[in-house]
Amino acid sequence: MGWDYIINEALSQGPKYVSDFRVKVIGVGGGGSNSISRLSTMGLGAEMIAVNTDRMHVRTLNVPKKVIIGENYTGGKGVGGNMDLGETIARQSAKSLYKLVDGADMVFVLSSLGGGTGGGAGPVVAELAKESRALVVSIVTMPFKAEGKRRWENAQAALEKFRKVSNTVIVLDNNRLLELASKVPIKKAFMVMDVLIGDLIKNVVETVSKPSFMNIDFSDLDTIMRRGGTATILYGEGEYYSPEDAVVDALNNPLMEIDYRGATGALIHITGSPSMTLRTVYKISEGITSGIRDDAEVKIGARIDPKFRNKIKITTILTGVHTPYTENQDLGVHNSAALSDFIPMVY
Ligand SMILES: Nc1nc2c(ncn2[C@@H]2O[C@H](COP(=O)(O)OP(=O)(O)OP(=O)(O)O)[C@@H](O)[C@H]2O)c(=O)[nH]1
Ligand SMILES: [Mg+2]
Repeated sequence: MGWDYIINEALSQGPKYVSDFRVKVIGVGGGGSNSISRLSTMGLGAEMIAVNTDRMHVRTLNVPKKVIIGENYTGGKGVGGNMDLGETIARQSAKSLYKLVDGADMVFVLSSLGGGTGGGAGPVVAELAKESRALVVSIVTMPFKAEGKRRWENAQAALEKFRKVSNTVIVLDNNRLLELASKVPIKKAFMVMDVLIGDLIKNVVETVSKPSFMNIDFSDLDTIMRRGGTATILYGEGEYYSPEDAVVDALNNPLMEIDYRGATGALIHITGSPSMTLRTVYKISEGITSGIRDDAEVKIGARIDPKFRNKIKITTILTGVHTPYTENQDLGVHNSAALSDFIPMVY
């Protein structure tokens, strides 16, 4: 029979998974709802919901479920950067917002910080999701520096609130897009970020709910994300015969200013062709984990995609990372990288 037969048999059948893992993704505010609109076409296997105070904006969204809050306060005109008003409106709408989040095992809250709705109402949505006992992972973006100090300070205050109420907060920085995707139009640059966010959510949903080469189950996810603190996403691509390059690619392109060496957890996701070997998976994991703390909690998931041929793709969530965003420090010098290193593979 031989090893090949045994391995092929195991891979073709996989464990029998019953998909009762429910995930909701809720975008709050303009940027958060834009992301939901873009992600809705990616088939993430999650319920997609957009919430905003701005009626005109909500009308433009291509999202199955969209909700306007605070019309009695603003006449549907948005909160104009007022985070306190954003929070008040969300608290006043708590009952209907709770219904939106309730019933999920995991809730992702997406907000672009700097404005009043994402920054003010977003943390309330995360808090309600936590009350519903879901695992709450907020994914937030920091505004462009050029938008001014006030927006930046608003964003820092909002990030602090998100950190208090979420299990893990993944921070991405729009300023990194200026360097990584400097020559593409802004909407396309936002899309690059959304594709990464979508990829990450899809990976999480699929490895937990579908059989894969190496599965991550919900308790693994819970171990890493329940007290994940501040986190970020690393994304890398390469050829399967040189996995080291994919690791370097991932470690060189963080979407926020971090010192990843202090990371306390890693959820590593590898996608490759049917010929991907355990050795490749091992090499990649070793490459990522050798850069972080020895005692970090690490979970590895690997999926086979016949469309991949020689390519491999790594998506990693690093938790417990140190960032300057909440401590009012200067952001310092970023690594520079070419856009060609960075454009994710969309399939
Ligand atoms: N990554 C990303 N950032 C965005 C997007 N749209 C806006 N932003 C950023 O998000 C910040 C907040 O803007 P909005 O999301 O429009 O603010 P809001 O939450 O709707 O708040 P109000 O308009 O005050 O109600 C901006 O300063 C931009 O830096 C987007 O589609 N993607
Ligand atoms: Mg807005």
